[in-house]
Amino acid sequence: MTTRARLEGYDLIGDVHGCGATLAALLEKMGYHQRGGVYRHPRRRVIFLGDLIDRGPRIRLAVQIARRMVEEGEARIVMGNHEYNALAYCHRAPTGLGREWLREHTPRNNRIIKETLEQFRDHPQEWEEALAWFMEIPLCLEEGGLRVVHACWDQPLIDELRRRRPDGCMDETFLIESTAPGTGAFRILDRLTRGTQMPLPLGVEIHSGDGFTRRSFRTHFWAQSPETWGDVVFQHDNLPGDLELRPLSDEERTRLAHYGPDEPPLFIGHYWCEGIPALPAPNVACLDYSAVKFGRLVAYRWSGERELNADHFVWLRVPREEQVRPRPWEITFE
Ligand SMILES: [Mn+2]
Repeated sequence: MTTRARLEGYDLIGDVHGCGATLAALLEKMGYHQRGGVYRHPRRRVIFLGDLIDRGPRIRLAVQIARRMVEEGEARIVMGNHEYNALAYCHRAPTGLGREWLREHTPRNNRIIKETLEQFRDHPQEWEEALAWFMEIPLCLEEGGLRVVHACWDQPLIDELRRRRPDGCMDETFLIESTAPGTGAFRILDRLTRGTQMPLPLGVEIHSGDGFTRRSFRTHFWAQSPETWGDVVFQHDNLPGDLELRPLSDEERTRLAHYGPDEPPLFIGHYWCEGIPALPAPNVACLDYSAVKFGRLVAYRWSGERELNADHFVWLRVPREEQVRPRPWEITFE
C-alpha cells in the first residue's frame, strides 16, 4: 500500500441488499478492477454504508466482494440494520432471558432474513465467517472530514458509544445488551442503524409497498426548524390523511435528532429513496435508492469537498436479470 499513489477520495456505496452482480458492475464503472479476487482502484477507496445482505439474489457475492475489499484495506464499512439483525437472529440468548435467540424467530423476522439463510444454506462455514466479520464492523465512521452511519448521526449517542467502545464496534456483551429495550446499547443501535421514527396516532397504520404494516413513520434529522410531521417525514410511503399538516408537539420534537448545516458531510443509506439521486441537504447524502426493488445502486464519489455536489452521484439501474438466481458457477469469483 505504501507504493500506491496518493489517496484521492472515497466512493461511498449505498445499500446493496444482495445485488452482487450490480455491485461488481458499479465498481467497474468507477474504475475498480478485480485482481486476485479483490476489487481495487489505484487512487480511491470504497466505504459501504451497510445492508449488504437480505432480499436480493446474490447475497453471497455481495458479502464476498465487500469483505475482501475491507480485509485488503481497499474499503471500509459501517453496520447496517440488516447485518445487525442477522447477528442477533443467529446468536443464542443467554439463559434467563426467556427466549431462545437474541432476535426472536418470529414470522416477520424469519421473512426478513430468509433469502440470506437460503443462499448460505449450503455454505455454513462461509456464513459463520460472515457473521464473525459482521461483529467487527463499526457502527459509524468519522475521518478526514466525512461522517458515515447507516441511518442517523446522533452525536450524544455516538459520544456514548465511543466512551464504551472506542473502536465503535460491538462486542458480545454490547450485542446482548442491545437487544433489551431501554438499555444504552439498545438506544445506540436503534438510533444509528434504524434512525428516528415517530409513532402514528392510535389506530392509524401504513400498509407499505414491501408488504409490512407500520404503526410509525421514518423521520429525518436535517430540517432546520421543522413545524409539521410533513417537515420531517423521510420514507417512500405517504402519511395517511392530512397527517403531513399535523404540528410537531414539543414531546415529538425531543424524539428527533438534529444535524446542523455547518457539520461535516454525512453519508447515510437505509431510507429506500426513489428516482434520480438528489441531496436532501448540502451536507447530507442518502445513497439508498432501493436497488433490490429494481431501483438504483448508488455511489457518491467524494474527494474532500465540504459542500456536496449532486453531480458526484454515480449509479446503475438494477436490471431485471439481477432477479434471476445465479447458477452455482457464477457466484464465486476466483
Ligand atoms: Mn437497507
